[in-house]
Amino acid sequence: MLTVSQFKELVEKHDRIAVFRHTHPDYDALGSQFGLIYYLRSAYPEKDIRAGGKEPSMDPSFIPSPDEIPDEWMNGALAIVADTSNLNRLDGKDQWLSAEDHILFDHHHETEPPIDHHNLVDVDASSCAEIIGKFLCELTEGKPLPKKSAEAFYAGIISDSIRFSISTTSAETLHIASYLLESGLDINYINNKVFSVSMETFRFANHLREISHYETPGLAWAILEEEDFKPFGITARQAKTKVSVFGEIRGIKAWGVFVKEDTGTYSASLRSHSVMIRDIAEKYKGGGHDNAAGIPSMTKEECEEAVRILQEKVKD
Ligand SMILES: [Mn+2]
Repeated sequence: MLTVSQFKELVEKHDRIAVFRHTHPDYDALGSQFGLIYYLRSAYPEKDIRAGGKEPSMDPSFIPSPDEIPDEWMNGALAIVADTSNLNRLDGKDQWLSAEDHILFDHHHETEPPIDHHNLVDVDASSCAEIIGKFLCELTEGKPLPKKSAEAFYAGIISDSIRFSISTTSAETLHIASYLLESGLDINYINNKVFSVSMETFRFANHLREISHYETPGLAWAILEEEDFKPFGITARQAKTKVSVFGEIRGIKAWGVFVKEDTGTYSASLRSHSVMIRDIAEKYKGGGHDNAAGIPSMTKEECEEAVRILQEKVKD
């Protein structure tokens, strides 16, 4: 397990440091990445600290998109990754691998252990941002972080814990959130950045509620074809994030949305309050957390089979 003194040693050893995160970055990935970058840039202004990865941010006016990193820049650099332990999900994997030293912060169950590295993994943490926020609180001996750093971590925590509303939220989560607030961040601003949706997405969410299946008590699900979301001007990925609309139904145990991708296969987002659904995701080469998991690629028959498994699971 990575200690504060090991971390300091590794950071001080390198003039070039790049922080990466997973593909299709959510706000925990982006917030963890930039929270750490803003802290390192303020603590070590003489070092060249960059954001790794290729995919753009969801909202560059809030969290920036990755920096330009030439391959040769990585030689002898320190590479950090946040919010994934799965090399295949690491955006900028080849550059990350080519660095001299490696650090990994994560809260997922490891699915494919990467090469030799220093890590700090806590699968019980609400978010990766909570893990790194706690780590920096220890490192700074509780001194408030730069405001932009605290804002980014706070965004990561409220995103993954759904505003402190799901069971991964612990006393520690609230303690770290409280520590971050000492940096003077604007809660209302960050909540809006993380949770507000476009009118198109709002209208799509209403449509999703209409066309979903609720016949099995405790379960809500939908298999979406292109005609179910394309007319709203949103992508398959955006459609899938609206799986969250079902979580508020009283008595709901598990819910899932399966979406037809451009590749012709389906991807899925599965969620639950208490039922374990990670094992279903893993059955179809996906993964994640016990109550929030995803599947990148599956056939329609597999979607239907997964629905039948969900139907059985909510019975007990
Ligand atoms: Mn996360």
